[in-house]
Amino acid sequence: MRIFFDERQLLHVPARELHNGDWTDYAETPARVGSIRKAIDAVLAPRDFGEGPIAAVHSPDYLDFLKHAANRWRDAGRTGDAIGYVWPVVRRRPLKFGRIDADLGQYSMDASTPLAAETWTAAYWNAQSAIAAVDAVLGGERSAFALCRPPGHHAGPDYLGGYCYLNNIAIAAQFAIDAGQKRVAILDVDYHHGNGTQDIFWERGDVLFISLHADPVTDYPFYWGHKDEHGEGDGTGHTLNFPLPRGTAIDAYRVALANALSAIRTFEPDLLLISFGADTFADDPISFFQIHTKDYAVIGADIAALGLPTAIIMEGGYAVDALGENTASFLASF
Ligand code: OKP
Ligand code: ZN
Repeated sequence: MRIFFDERQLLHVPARELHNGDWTDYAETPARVGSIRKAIDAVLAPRDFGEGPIAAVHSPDYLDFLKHAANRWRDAGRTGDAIGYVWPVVRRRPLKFGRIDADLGQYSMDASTPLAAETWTAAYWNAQSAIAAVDAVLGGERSAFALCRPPGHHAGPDYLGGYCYLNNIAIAAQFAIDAGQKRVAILDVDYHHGNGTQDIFWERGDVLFISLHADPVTDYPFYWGHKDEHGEGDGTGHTLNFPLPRGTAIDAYRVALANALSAIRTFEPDLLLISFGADTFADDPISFFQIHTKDYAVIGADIAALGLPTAIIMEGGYAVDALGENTASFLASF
């Protein structure tokens, strides 16, 4: 299986995050990549597909914000990473007047996603890795893996959040559509709901978005991922959520997965993209499912049995020591 990764994805190194009211070490660390690379085959550097495929998903003003936020923050005299702390949500107007503090609130959904000096560079090459994986599959490979980091599925058309800046899988899906694919299915098996991907394709009939995740009644991101969310307009019925209770283990997980896979079969996609997060792991430090290393091979085999051309895009997974084995266990089924 071809695996895509660019060394520049390691340049994004936020110092810390606000977690349950305390400042803690940043969970989404570059060490995650080291753990995965130890357990998988050699990686290939993606070629540069340019900014076009990124701009096909994210708004121009948001991309402009992302490119300059860290410098603007520094120019405003701040020493640490740029993080929002005021949000224009309570009947406020979307005012624009060039204050970095205000723009951080305008373009983010949480305070756990800092912009550090090289965040844009890392996010850019990260997206190129995702595009390269889908490009390989469009070129005839049965499957490919993008070792994406930072993750992408919480980033919306014009907002960052949940450690995510550019929505790698949405960029890859749109790239496939623009290359002539008629129907693309996205299956998100990260522990957290992929709110950004859902928002991006909310009104789209050509992209099916299905997510299995911790019930947002108890878990981040709370405001998305409930089972009554089905999409709107042309997208009605093309968003499908399977919220699962904390403590979910492999047997109950496979029941939901079987329902998700049957909806994918009915949709008859040309291509399948998977948002793969290993934060469903029993020992994940920020999550509460009971999935074990050997279970990832079972989940992978269930999905692979669809027989679809498949690009796998890395999302979360924060038990760094086990992350490589868990990811390798999943990939082996393809
Ligand atoms: C990213 B991905 C809870 C803070 C939650 C954000 C979690 C983002 C997960 N106190 N922090 O889906 O793995
Ligand atoms: Zn996650």
